[in-house]
Amino acid sequence: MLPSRHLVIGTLIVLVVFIVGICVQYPKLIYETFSLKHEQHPEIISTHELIEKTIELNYCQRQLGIKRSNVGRTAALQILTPWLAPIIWDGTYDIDLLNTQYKDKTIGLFVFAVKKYIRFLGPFLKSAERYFMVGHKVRYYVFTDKVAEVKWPKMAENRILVLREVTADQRWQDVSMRRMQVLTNLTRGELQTDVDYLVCADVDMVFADHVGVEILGERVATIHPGYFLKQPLSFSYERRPISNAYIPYGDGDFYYMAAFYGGTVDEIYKLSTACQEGIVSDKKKDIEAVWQEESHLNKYLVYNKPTKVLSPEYIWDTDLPNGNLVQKKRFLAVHKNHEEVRNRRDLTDIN
Ligand code: 5GW
Ligand code: MN
Repeated sequence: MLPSRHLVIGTLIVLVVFIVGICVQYPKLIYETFSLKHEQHPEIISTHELIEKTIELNYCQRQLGIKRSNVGRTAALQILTPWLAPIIWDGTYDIDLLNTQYKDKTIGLFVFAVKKYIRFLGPFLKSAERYFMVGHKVRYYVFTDKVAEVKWPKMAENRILVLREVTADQRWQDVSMRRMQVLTNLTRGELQTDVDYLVCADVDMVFADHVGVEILGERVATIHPGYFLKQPLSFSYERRPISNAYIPYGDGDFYYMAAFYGGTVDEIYKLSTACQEGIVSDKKKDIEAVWQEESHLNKYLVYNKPTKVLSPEYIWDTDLPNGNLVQKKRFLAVHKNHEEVRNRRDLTDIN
C-alpha cells in the first residue's frame, strides 16, 4: 500500500526542519564538511582547539583528583608555572606562528655517545631527522670515543653533523657528568657564533613525534616523567647539605630530567659552568651528588628558574604509569637489553 500524500509531506517537513536545525546548531560542522577544510593547514590551532586542550588538561587534573584525593599539588599538569613560564603541552602553541618567528635561527643538538652507548646514536639521529626541528637549520654536536663506528645519517638540507672525539671516563658516573665540562668548552667557544639555541639530550632516546621550535627559549628544562605528579617533598633532589647540589626541603618546584634541556648559548654556558663547578667542588670533598649532573642541574634551575618548562611529552618512557595523562609522546627512552647495556637507573638501584 502506498503511503498517503499527507504522510509523505509530513515526513518531508520534519526532515527539512531537522536539517535546518542542524545547520543552525552546528554551523562549524557544516562549514567544515562542505567547505575549504582541505585547504587549511592541519596544524593550525584555533582558539577553539586551545580551549579544548585546556578543558582536557582540567579533565586530567580532575581525574587525578578522583584517583588520589590526597594529591594536593599537581602543578605539573598546568600550563603556567607559578613564575609565569609556559609549560609546553600539545595544543598550547601555534606552530606556524612560531616557525615564522624562529625561521632564521640555528639550533644545536648536543649528544654524547661513548662506550656501549654508541649503539644508540644511529636510531637517535635517524629519529631526529624525522621529528626534530624539521625545516630549520640544525647542527648536531656528537661527542664519542668511537669516531670510526659512527654511521652517518641521511641528512636533510640545512642540517650538519659535527663529530668530535672525546676520551671515555672509566666510571659511568663520570661519563654522564663529563658532559657538563664538554658543554662549558663548547658554549664558550665555537657555539658563540655557530648556533642560537642549544638542546642537550641523552642518546638512549628516540624522537617519536614532533619536537620543534616551541621548545626554544632562554633556559628550558623538562619535567621528569616519573615525578610529574609527585610533590616537591618527594623529589629526589640532593638532600645532603655537604654537597654543592644541596636543595633544602621546601625549595624547588619541579624535578627536571637531565635527558633533555636547552637554552641560548650564553645561558647554557652559565648553566654548564655552574654545574661543572658544583661537580668539581663535590669531588674535592670526595662526594658525589645522588643523581650526578642531574642533581646539579636541578639545583641550578631551582635558583635560576627556567623561562620555559617542557611537559613530560618531551621525555617519556612507555614503562611509566599515567601515560593516559600524557597524550603525545615525543621523545622516548629506548628499552635496553639489560644484560648488555645498563643505564644509570639500573646501576643506582643495584648499589
Ligand atoms: C653507562 C652506564 C651507566 C651510566 C651511564 C652510561 C653511559 C652514558 C655511557 O656508557 N656512555 C654514554 O655516552 N653515556 C651518556 O650519558 C649518554 O649520552 C647517556 O644517554 C647519558 C646519560 O646516561 P644514562 O642514559 O644511562 O642515564 P639515565 O639517567 O637515562 O639513566
Ligand atoms: Mn638516558
